[in-house]
Amino acid sequence: VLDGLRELVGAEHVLVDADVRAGYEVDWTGRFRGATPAVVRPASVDEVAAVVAYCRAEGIAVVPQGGNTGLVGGSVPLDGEVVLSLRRLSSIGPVDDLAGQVTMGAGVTLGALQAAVAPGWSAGLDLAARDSATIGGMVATNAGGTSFVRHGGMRARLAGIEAVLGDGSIVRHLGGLAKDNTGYDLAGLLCGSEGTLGVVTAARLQLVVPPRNVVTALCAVDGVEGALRAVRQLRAAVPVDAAELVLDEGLQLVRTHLGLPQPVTAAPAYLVLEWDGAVEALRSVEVLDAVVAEDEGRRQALWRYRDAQTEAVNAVGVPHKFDVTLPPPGLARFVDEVRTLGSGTTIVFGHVADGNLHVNVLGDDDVDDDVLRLVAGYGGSISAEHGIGTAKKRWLHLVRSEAEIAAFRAIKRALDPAGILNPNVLLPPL
Ligand code: FAD
Ligand code: 2HG
Ligand code: ZN
Repeated sequence: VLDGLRELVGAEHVLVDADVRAGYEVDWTGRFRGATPAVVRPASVDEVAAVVAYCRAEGIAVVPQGGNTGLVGGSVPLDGEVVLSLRRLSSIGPVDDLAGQVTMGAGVTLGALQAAVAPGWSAGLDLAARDSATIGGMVATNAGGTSFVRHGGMRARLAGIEAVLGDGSIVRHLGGLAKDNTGYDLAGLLCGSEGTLGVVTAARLQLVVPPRNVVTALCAVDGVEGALRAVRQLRAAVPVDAAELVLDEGLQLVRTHLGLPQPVTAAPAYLVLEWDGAVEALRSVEVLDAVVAEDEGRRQALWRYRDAQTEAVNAVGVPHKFDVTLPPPGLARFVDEVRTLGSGTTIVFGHVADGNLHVNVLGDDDVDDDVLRLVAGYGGSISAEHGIGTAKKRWLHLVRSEAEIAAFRAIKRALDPAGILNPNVLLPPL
């Protein structure tokens, strides 16, 4: 089998050395670990199609992998699957300046895309893993991030897709027409399918006009209710590009981890706010204290208190991560309740304007059921942006009906008839 794969992509792109494989076999958090006989690194859509068709014929399961920054264990081979790394599909096409669109390979990192389209355009997507997360992975997870409040997530940015389905066929629809009602929306379907229906090989993205005057503020607020009120007030005044919540425990964790000073008066909660407009917009917002950045260096310094939450948590232990959405009226009460669950330490932060909280629990490996049932009880979603992966598939039934899961299975059978694409992800075992 390995010889067959070598013939398709070249021997040097079938990685079998244990030390080299190791980095592909464990997830970013260190919680999910498996083993693979080989990491296959195709360089073109035709090579991807040949590998998938070959694996189908040989009955070999495949885990697609981009930057391996996913947080639900979906990108690692838990059951001896072959890892299909898409990172060599890393070319970025020219920006179509009239349409504000660009087509790129699945292995392009978000950071590379952001740099390639600036200064005329902006990707309209951002997240802290920007220098490793790939566009293919972000399509597969329908990534959200900090600019969702203004521009929506990856599905909103997707203007076209190229992918290899589970039978090895190539679907390509990269024209980027703004209006195009010619049947099923395959891009929308593959977006968020977590590598279970097809391997994304290229994407065409709709870019956005960059903000004219970015203002960033780190504000102290009296709690989650105060944070929601402040975001509402700012949104009434200006277009808000980001509204991120950090609770005091999380801020102190980052300070300890990075050796940073207290940035603003100590408070129960903080907001990182970013908007396009004048500093004076902050006058219409009720906060306890605020520091403002108008230059890039200071801006990045303020963002560290928010962006470093994930790495600061991981520096302390291996967390159980719950990436949830709540209806906004229940958000504050949910935060109080979730912190009482289990016996571990709970760190909460997130994209508060979207109702999306990241609950990280350290030191309690049995807390999942309690947290996810609490979320479902609030009418929330058990995944706002990271996906179901392998971490949450047991709980999919909490938020999806039997009829919905049956429809999911029918779609999976149609696009991946042999069930070789990411078999341990999303759908619970029958
Ligand atoms: P991987 O981790 O390699 O894969 C993720 C999933 O997609 C797996 O199921 C994999 O099988 C599948 N996949 C990967 N590539 C392909 C492909 N080409 N075709 C088909 N399937 C594929 N996520 C957010 O949504 N918002 C955030 O704000 C955010 N911030 C983060 C911050 C940090 C510090 C970290 C570590 C992660 C963060 N994430 C965030 C999670 C992660 O970055 C995203 O899920 C991202 O989309 C994953 O991209 P990736 O290339 O690393 O994918
Ligand atoms: C973020 O918003 C990411 O920073 C990661 O989605 C969340 O670490 C987490 O739980
Ligand atoms: Zn997030």
